[in-house]
Amino acid sequence: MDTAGKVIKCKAAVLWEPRQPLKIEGIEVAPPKAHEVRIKIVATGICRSDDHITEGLMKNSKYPVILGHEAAGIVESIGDGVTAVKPGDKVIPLFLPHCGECRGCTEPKSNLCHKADLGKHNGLMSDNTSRFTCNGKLIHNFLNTSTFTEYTVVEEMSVVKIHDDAPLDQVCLIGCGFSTGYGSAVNLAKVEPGSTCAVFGLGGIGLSVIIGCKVAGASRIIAIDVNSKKFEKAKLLGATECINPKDYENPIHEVIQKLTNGGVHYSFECIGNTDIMVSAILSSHLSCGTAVIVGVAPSGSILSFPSRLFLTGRALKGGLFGGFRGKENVPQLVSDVMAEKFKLDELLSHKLPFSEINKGFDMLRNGESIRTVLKF
Ligand code: CND
Ligand code: ZN
Ligand code: ZN
Repeated sequence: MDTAGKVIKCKAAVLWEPRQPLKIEGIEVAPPKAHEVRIKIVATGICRSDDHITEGLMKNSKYPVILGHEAAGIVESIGDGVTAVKPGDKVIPLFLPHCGECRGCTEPKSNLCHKADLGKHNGLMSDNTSRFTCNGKLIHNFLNTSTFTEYTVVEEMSVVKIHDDAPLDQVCLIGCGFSTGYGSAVNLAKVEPGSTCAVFGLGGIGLSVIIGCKVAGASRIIAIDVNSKKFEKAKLLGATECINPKDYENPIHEVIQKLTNGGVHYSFECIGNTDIMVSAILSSHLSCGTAVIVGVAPSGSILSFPSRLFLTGRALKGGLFGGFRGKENVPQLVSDVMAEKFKLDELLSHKLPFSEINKGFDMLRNGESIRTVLKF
């Protein structure tokens, strides 16, 4: 392509300072260095983990930064030594990379590569530089992906090729929301046929957990949210009953314990609230229940509960990206969507032009949207 090897000028949403609206800026994106890939982002979703106002994940981020970790695009050019993809390939950036060499990558049961930016927030490429500048100022990277930009550069370990005919507007949700929720049910909890489940929080993540519980054959899927507007979609995707904690005087775990005669087999926290994480534990059966923490609580927050909750046999789990290993599993998930094994349309509630990204965040915060996909 004629842009290969050159600096590309394009639009990006820059977060200059903590808790400010994003600003659409003209930025410069340098060509990919060795083992790096420059991608034209075609569609990117807004996930709660990108919420710079509530700051679940990016509290310790470096600024200025380009956020975004759920997207699909097309490779524009590649750096020396790249073999995983070639220009023109459709790809999904991976916020959990796969270097293939570290302890996290070589353990078959782990999906957390030690080169992931998560929790470190270095905000730079492996060589400690950035490919983004705006008016001469360095702009940091986010979660090895930075997808709120027309062009991004990621490392080869942070990108995977998908099917040539994949509908990018939809499969961008496989970059986080769908895979995280679905995998939490099928990989982390390993929901079994006939089991009972409770899902706390019905955003893109929680609704995808419901899809996973249904595919796994759960007999009861109890959906819980303080916003009853989310119930219609939850039912459509497989929830067998919906509960709004505001409608009850008793604590929500008591309601679920009573409803299920002693607690569910699997409960999922998909909000990022430590109090609800404890509610999820208490809603699970005392000897054979498993609570799965999917939500990201504010950094530094502490989860505390009586130690005896686990003495009886309960289990507590957590995980990122639903336990999926991106390089290995994402292409198959994309093919499954193309074969209509799952329908992502129900999760994709809104489409907006990229320039309206702040409106997309407002709709996520006020509960109006599930997933907004931004188009360039
Ligand atoms: P989103 O904000 O769309 O959904 C959260 C839902 O929870 C909303 O429907 C709220 O109404 C509901 N809610 C809020 N408070 C309560 C409450 N007290 N009781 C019941 N319901 C409530 O968020 P999302 O679906 O995009 O993300 C959910 C969480 O998952 C969030 O913490 C995000 O940071 C996290 C996440 C985790 C991972 C991972 O890999 N583990 C990846 N991405 C996002
Ligand atoms: Zn690794
Ligand atoms: Zn996410």
